[in-house]
Amino acid sequence: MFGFKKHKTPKAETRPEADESAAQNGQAATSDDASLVTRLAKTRRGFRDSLADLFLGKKKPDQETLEDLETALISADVGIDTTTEIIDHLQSSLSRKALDNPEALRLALIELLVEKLQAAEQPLQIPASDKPFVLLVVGINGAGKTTSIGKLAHNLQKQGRSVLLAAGDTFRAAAVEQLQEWGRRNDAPVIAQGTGADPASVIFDAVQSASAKNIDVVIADTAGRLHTQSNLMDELHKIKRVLGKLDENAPHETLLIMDGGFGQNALQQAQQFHDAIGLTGLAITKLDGTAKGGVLFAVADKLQLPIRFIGVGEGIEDLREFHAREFVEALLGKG
Ligand SMILES: Nc1nc2c(ncn2[C@@H]2O[C@H](COP(=O)(O)OP(=O)(O)OP(=O)(O)O)[C@@H](O)[C@H]2O)c(=O)[nH]1
Ligand SMILES: [Mg+2]
Repeated sequence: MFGFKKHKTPKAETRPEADESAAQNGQAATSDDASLVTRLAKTRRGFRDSLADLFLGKKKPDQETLEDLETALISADVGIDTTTEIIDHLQSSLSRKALDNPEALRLALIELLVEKLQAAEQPLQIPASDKPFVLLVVGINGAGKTTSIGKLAHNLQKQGRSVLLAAGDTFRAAAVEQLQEWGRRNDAPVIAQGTGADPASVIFDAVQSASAKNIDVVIADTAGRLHTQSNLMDELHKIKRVLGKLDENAPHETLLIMDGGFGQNALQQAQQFHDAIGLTGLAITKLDGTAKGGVLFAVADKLQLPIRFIGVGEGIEDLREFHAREFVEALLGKG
């Protein structure tokens, strides 16, 4: 999970071309749904392995089954409070004998999990009136900010929007080059001033440039930081303040990129970022690794923030819009 090499040149992506050629040969291209299942394979294995004994069991679900389920959900990173709510709910169904077989229990669990995530399913909206729409990307070091920006630019371009990138990470050596590489891959302009420049001024310039060029969306990268680094959190305040001078609604989205592999720690970090600067959305990355996936339920329950995207790989196509049922069914099978 933590073995990813950081800051390398983005990998050449082969999958889209493979899909295209399959389509040209008259074969069905991989659907997003099927590839989500594939991409979440490791996460699903972790989730299902711990639940498999329950669902394979021939005996009727009983109190002991629920206790096993409770352990399984907690070890899948769902978090104690959220797990307790789920178990309490199932407990009352069990006492009403609504769950008289393992399949009924699996289906009830799927519905409960979908329900828990439903409120977080709020895809990013980009109204035509907000032009340029300014998306500020924040998060701790190595969470996947810059990579997610590259993927997001690609997603937006596929929807027919023009995108400009702002190299607001002026702190880490090579951060600007990493963003510029994503700019090249997407054929999107990148506004940069180099390492050591004032991030607020870079992003301000980028928004002005996007206005002049009639570009739809500006995505601003920022340096990784911890909520405890108050000088760096102040820097984010400054960026927001300066952007507000160009457009009082900017940034229109403040998106926190969270590493799904951090489990419950990611939840705390997100809460602290939200308290410090006010977030409007989340993207949870690295769910193709051994991240257990349960953290999404805890995040949806505790933070009450939209989960806009999930990251399921390092390639340009690997940022997916978040949909509650699709995600749960990718983990637990169809409801
Ligand atoms: N497997 C996998 N790797 C990812 C995903 N998202 C990002 N990564 C990898 O995580 C590493 C760090 O990604 P970056 O985009 O550089 O992270 P960052 O948050 O910009 O890092 P800093 O700029 O240092 O704060 C890179 O190797 C990425 O390829 C994902 O969804 N899945
Ligand atoms: Mg970065």
